[in-house]
Amino acid sequence: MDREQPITALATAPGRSALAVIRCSGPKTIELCAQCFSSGEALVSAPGYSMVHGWLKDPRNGENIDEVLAAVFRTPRSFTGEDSVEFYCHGSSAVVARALAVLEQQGFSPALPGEFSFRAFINGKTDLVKAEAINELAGANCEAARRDALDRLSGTLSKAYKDLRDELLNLLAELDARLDYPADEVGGEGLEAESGLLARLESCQDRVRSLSQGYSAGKLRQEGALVVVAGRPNAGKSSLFNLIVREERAIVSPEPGTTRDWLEVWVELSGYALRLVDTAGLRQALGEIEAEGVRRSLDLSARADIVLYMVDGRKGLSKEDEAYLERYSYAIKLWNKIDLEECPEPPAGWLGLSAKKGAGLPELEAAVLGRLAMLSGGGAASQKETLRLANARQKTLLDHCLTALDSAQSAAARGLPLDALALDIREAADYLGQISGEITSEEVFDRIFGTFCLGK
Ligand SMILES: Nc1nc2c(ncn2[C@@H]2O[C@H](COP(=O)(O)OP(=O)(O)OP(=O)(O)O)[C@@H](O)[C@H]2O)c(=O)[nH]1
Ligand SMILES: [Mg+2]
Repeated sequence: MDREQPITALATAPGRSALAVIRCSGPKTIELCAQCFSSGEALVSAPGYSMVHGWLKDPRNGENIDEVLAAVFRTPRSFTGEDSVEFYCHGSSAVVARALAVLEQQGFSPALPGEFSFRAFINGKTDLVKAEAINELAGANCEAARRDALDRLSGTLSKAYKDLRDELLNLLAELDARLDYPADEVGGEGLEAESGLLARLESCQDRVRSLSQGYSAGKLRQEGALVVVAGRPNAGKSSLFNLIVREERAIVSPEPGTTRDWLEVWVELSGYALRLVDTAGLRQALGEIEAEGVRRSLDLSARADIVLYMVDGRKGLSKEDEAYLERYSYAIKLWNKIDLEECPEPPAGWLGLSAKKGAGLPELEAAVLGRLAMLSGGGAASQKETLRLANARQKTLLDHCLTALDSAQSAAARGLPLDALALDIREAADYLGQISGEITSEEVFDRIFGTFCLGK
């Protein structure tokens, strides 16, 4: 990525839309845009954060391309920190293609994915954690993900990492002082003489551990929960699937073994995204295809965040049901077909349901929400958030940091010399520096920003 090169990209989704936004950033951006804009002088003299109306033109023949608004941002007060222009044009692929062609002709290069964010990072406008939060916000597909990403974007998570790193660097400075003047301070004794330092080390360990533990909840909220409907053939799984989806999506029939392959759909429940999956009924399969369906059902059960296990209440529990529930004891147990007279009351621990008529659905939703709250670290999606990361890169670095801190603590417990301890703490602090991007290599940047959207 050459930072001296002005870049351009479509920042909105391609395809037909009311408006499309084309972003330009880099040295000489305003002047270059002015050359293909009907009110070029107004653009060059426009203050930052202002809009200029005009026509985007092809400077080679003066042909108008579209009527647009151009927003001007001047360095350093822009997203990238550079001079930038955003064109608000009409959202057709023909307009966008021609506008981009003209801008490229003016000297702009097509931006790589994440290149605007990369520039913002390099120019000190954002740290890596906030840049990743922007990408997470752009990909948020439910309320819980949106809230979490916005919280991270506001800097709470960055601050937690920074405070931790500062504390480790302070510890390190104190250790260095003791190494330089051992006799003055602790008479050459090991760290165990300094319970204050040890307690601070332990507190850092706790903070890193708790951040790392927040990952599974953050990931579930960001990516959605896998909810699998399982049970014996004919229990009513596909009927429940259709009831939740509110359309006849899956085939329902009195014939056992109707669903062969699994079906999935995304639904939102109280701010959580759920990937709801209907599966083939579990039984000793009659043929190869059905056997494959059953194998897939079991595989999905094993990967599910939440299992909804259903039986036909009239038939009660079979040996196969019991075997399944022994393995997936956390499943939410559904006693279906309670609308039928011959269906007995559900036993304790089972939720009565009529997938056909809808009875019991609110109770089922409440049970799912309860499970989601538990899996995502407590609290409904709308409640005040605690710190949660949803990024695998940050999680890996946190775990490395924790390993280094554990090693420091065990060095202290074994009475090893202070310099051994200092090495571990330095390593732990460096991992935190990598999270925020204070210490990182070009190659890592490529990997991080390469996953961003084009135009972001
Ligand atoms: N009366 C009543 N019938 C139901 C209910 N739920 C499902 N059924 C009926 O039970 C039969 C089987 O329903 P499905 O939803 O296809 O069952 P399934 O569990 O998906 O079956 P497989 O795909 O074969 O595993 C159909 O005839 C449904 O109409 C219910 O709550 N009440
Ligand atoms: Mg089915």
